[in-house]
Formats: sequence, C-alpha cells, structure tokens
Amino acid sequence: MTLLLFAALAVAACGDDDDETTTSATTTTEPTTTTQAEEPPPERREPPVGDGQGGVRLAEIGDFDQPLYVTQPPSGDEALFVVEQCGRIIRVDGDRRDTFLDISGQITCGGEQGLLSMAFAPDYERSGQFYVNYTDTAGDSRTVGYERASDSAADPNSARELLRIEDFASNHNGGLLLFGPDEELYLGMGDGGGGGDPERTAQDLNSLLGKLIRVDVEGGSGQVAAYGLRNPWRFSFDRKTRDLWIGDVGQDSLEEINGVTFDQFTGRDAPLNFGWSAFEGTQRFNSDQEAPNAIPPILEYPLGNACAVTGGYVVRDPELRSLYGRYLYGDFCEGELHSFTAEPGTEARDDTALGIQVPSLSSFGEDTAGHIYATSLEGPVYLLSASN
Ligand SMILES: [Ca+2]
Repeated sequence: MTLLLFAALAVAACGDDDDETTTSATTTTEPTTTTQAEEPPPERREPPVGDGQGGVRLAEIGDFDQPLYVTQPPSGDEALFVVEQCGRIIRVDGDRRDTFLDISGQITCGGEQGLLSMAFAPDYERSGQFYVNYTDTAGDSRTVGYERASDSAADPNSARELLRIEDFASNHNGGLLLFGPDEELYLGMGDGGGGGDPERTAQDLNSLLGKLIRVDVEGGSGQVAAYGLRNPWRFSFDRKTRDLWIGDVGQDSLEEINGVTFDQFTGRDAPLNFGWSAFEGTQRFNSDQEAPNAIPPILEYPLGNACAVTGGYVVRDPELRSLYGRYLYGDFCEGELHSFTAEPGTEARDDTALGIQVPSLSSFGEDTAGHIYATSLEGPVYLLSASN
C-alpha cells in the first residue's frame, strides 16, 4: 500500500515537471506496460518439449485391491478416487480412505471384466453426479449414473442406467468414461472380443462395439463418435491442445496408438475410422473388411514381452520436465513407461523408454491440476513426481 502510494506520487511528480517530460514519460511507459502484460511470468511459461529421459520417480500414494483407474472431480473436492476392478471406488483424502461406492454385487470381475472406470460430471461440485462403466453379471457393458450422498459416499440408490451394450465374449470391453473438452461424455468400447473381430463389429456403424461412443447423459443413448477400434482400453484428451489420443490394444502382431486433433475428431469427416479389423496397425488384417479412409497409427509396436498397450496422457505437468509435451504410455505386460513427442498426424519418431517400470500397468490417470498417476493391477497407485 505504501509502495503503491509512493509510486503514484513519483509518477505524478514526474508529470508535473514540464510538458516535454510528460510526453516522453508517457511514450516510454506505455510500451513497457504492454510488453509486461503479454509476457507471462517465468514460472507460467510453457516448458519446452522434454526428451523423455529420466528425471521422474514413482511416489506411491497407496495400495489398493486391483486398481485400474484414478481420477479427481473437476472442482470442489481435492480427494483422489481410485477405481478397483472388483467393484469399489475408494476416495483417498490424505491418510483418510472411504469406500465411496461399492457395486461388487452387480458386476463380473476378472480378466478384462469388472468396474472399469468412473467420470465426474463437469458440474459435479454442484450436481453431485458421476458415471461408472462396468461389466454386469450377464457379461454386458453398462454405463450408469450415480449421485453423491456426501463428500465421502455416493448414494447407491441413485443408480440411473444410461447405456447397456450386449456383449458376446469376456474380453475387449473398453470401459473408459471421460468427459471431453466439449463436456460430452465419451465411452471406449471394444469389438466384443474373442479374436480377430469374429462378428465384424468394428467397421459396422450399426453396432456400438469397436467404437468410441458419445453418451447422451440425459436421454441415455449412445452415438458412434469414432470406429474401427479393437479395444480402446484407455484414451485421453490433451488438456492443452484438446487432441484425442487412443491406445488401441492389438491382435497378435501390433499394438497401436492413435492421435487426432479435436477438430478432426468432431469435424466433417466424423466419425473417424481407425481401421480395425481391415487393418491391425498398418498391416492388412481381415481381407473381407474395407477401411479406405482409415487413419494410420501415430505409433505401433510389436508383441513379444509386450501384450497390450495401456494408453496414457500428453503430460502437461510442468514439474515433469523430461515428459512435458510428450505422450506417455506403457504396456500391461512389459511395464516400461515410454513417451514420444505428441504430434497428431505425424508418425512418432522419438519414442523413448523412461527407465521406470510399473508391473501389470493397468492404467494411467490425470488429476485436475494435471498431475499424472499410474496404477498397477498388483495394488500400488503411483504419482509421477520430479526426481530432482
Ligand atoms: Ca467383450
């Protein structure tokens, strides 16, 4: 207050000298002010794209029962929510843990089935609404809305079914629910399962299997948002650019990662076709399937020690300097974290191992501030922190 007053007095005193001084003071001051307004302070400047090598450590936030997702409400609650495969959602607030929801009696758990994810409504702070996807006792996919009863517990009686998709095999169930930058709810759905797309669902626009689905949270219907997917277990939107990234689990040869801009995803060519099962990665697969407009993957890698891609996030946590601006992903069996410079439409050229393993890497997660988490189906959930 004193300093501000002093500064104001000094400027006033300066302007009082004579006409010429006033003019020169005005012309030199104004451009300086403009420059300061446009240039963000150093700590807000965007870091350069990292090299993907090191500088990261895993900080365990706790041990859970087969965790396969972690997320956080968009506002109003700084707790983390960990999704356990066999039907519980655990709210983690510092050292305190509460079972937020337990629907273990309504699901099939094991293999690729179970409670597969949750998503908070963009207005969760006010509405208390959130959504879950799970495999029901008949093996079908269900997307159900719930409401919060208190900060630490959902109301189990508030269940409202939005979408039920009949499924013919226990594998390839997708299951990630995520609100897009357009505040629409998206669901990843596998091709039904078995192997080789036996029912030829992925290229069939009349089927919701093998798709990214836009879920109408009011009316409870699903619309094809993208197709030609085998099992898009985890996908994400870049919080800075809005780009869509999909880790699509492959058949016997290739795992693939797809990346498109949000305008591509929702533009005149929508719904986009990612090629399965005419293609597995860039290789021709089912000869009776055609996908002339298929979008090739940004990255593909062969099976071996690897078995199933776990799609991640474009890292926007400025503390993780080596990963900033890179798409982070891994493989459920191989466990090594990898990243490459995130550029939709451009084949990945600098895929790099981070030097960190997460055994049974079931998923990544991103909180509201942009911190990145990794879950191991063996129990631990980790925060990725800077190591120096
Ligand atoms: Ca299935």
